[in-house]
Amino acid sequence: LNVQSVTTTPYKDQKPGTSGLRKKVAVFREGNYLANFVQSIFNSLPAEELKGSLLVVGGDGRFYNTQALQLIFKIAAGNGVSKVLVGQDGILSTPAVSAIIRGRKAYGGIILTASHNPGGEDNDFGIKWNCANGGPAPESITDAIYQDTLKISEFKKAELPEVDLSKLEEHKFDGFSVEVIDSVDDYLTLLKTIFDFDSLKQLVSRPDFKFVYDSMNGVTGPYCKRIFVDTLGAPESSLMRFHPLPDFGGAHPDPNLTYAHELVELLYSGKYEFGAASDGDGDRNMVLGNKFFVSPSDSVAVIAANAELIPYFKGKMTGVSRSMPTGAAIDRVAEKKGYEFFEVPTGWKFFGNLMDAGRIQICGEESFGTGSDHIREKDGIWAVLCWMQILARKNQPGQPLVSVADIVREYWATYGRNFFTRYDYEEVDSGAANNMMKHLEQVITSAPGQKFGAYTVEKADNFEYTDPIDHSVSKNQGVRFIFTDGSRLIFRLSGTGSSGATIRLYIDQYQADPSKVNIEAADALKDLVAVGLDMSQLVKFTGREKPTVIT
Ligand code: VG1
Ligand code: CO
Repeated sequence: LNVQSVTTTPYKDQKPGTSGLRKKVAVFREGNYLANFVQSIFNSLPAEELKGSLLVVGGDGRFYNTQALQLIFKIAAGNGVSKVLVGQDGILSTPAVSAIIRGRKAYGGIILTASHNPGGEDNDFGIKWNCANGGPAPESITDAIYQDTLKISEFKKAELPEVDLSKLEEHKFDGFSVEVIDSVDDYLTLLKTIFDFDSLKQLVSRPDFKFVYDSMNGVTGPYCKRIFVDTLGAPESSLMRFHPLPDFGGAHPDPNLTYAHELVELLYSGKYEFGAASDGDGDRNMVLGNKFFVSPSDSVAVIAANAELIPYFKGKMTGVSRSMPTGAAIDRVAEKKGYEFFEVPTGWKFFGNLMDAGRIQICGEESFGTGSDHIREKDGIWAVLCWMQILARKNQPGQPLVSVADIVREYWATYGRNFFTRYDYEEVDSGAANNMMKHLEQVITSAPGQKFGAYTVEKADNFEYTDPIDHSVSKNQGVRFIFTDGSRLIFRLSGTGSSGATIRLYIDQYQADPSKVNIEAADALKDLVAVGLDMSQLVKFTGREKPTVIT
């Protein structure tokens, strides 16, 4: 292969955020922006490991996906990689990449996605590096990549023809090859080892169990078609928006009550027993019952509480985890069942070490992320199948249907309920958002012992995490107030946006009394929300009377 060294100059804004580098498409298309970042990934890995290695690459199908892939092949070849596996048409969901890296013992992978951010020529693109365990690179590696982007002076690019991604075949060049693989096969094979597909089939065939899955024109469409229709026998009418589109049909591919409102309306029409949605890259999920919304913090707790019903977890459970701002429901499952429990910063990369060490099996985030140690990414379709497996086990043929709401209510009656909500203020002026966070840093110093409304602060800090496995320290992970009754208010700035700042306010309050768990979360939390707005002076700092999204 003819490899060229191309001279380049650094870009100063290539610091990966919560989950990789995300920018507007126009930024990625500028000059050597993408080439530099890809080269910096390779520069931050030991050269002798990269030489001759096998990589997995693919993306969620958003605008610029296929052009970016062609460039990545050239730079990979230029850096001595010997083989790249790529999904057909460039399509691989984030969980599928993780499964393929692990299953085929690849050295790592590059995922092209900005996840739940809108796509299309005027919207976002993104890229991230995953390691041999199938998980997002830890901070030590993303920091090294960033440091390299600040001083990069050349990248290596092999001369290659355009690779046809439409057919399943291996394209061999001199010392390098690109193999186009089926996007779904490896992932489906893995799922079959986790769930009892016969019982799922039975559930799906019940006349009183109608379900609908909204892929939001993201990457999960082809996966849902294979899994739910071709394998489990559901009618194709169970699938909504299941064709991946480069701009997600103009929608915001984030499965929540605001952006998946069509699905929500279907479920609230009473005609369906089960509804689900996933995001652009397929790692997030939302689960709904008949006129019933399952909050993500509850969802992971319910799965953990019922783990024994899922074949993969039988006799295997030892520990669970959640990110710090996630509602503290799963904590009580851990306590009752005697599982180890860990609280980590926001972002899936923080679960990886705990999983690799065998300390946790199930974990989740409030941001519609649920997963387990079957891979090292959160996994939307897997979470939906967990719910279906629990439903399948709780239901007997010929008996009246045990519903999603029944399962959640039974869970609340046993463990109590953590009411949880999140307020997002999107595209706030960065200066204003930073000033508010500085103000909060002041408030925490004198907050302990102080009373705000009916709530007295027990502890206030900026969350800092020491990884129990490699002892690395992550600071400034969110300002939190913990009150004497266990309620919590958390403030942090998003690390996944591509313009302005997004403020997230997380509100979590525990109710143990079974007679009080069935009210609306918004009602249960309104006093605590008022306290949060008052302490932070959010309206004054940002000029925003109302959040952009409430989840
Ligand atoms: C958000 C969520 C976080 C999640 C991350 C990536 O990060 O809060 O829980 O892990 O997105 O999810 P931030 O920094 O914007 O709050 V995904 O589906 O965008 O990869
Ligand atoms: Co995602």
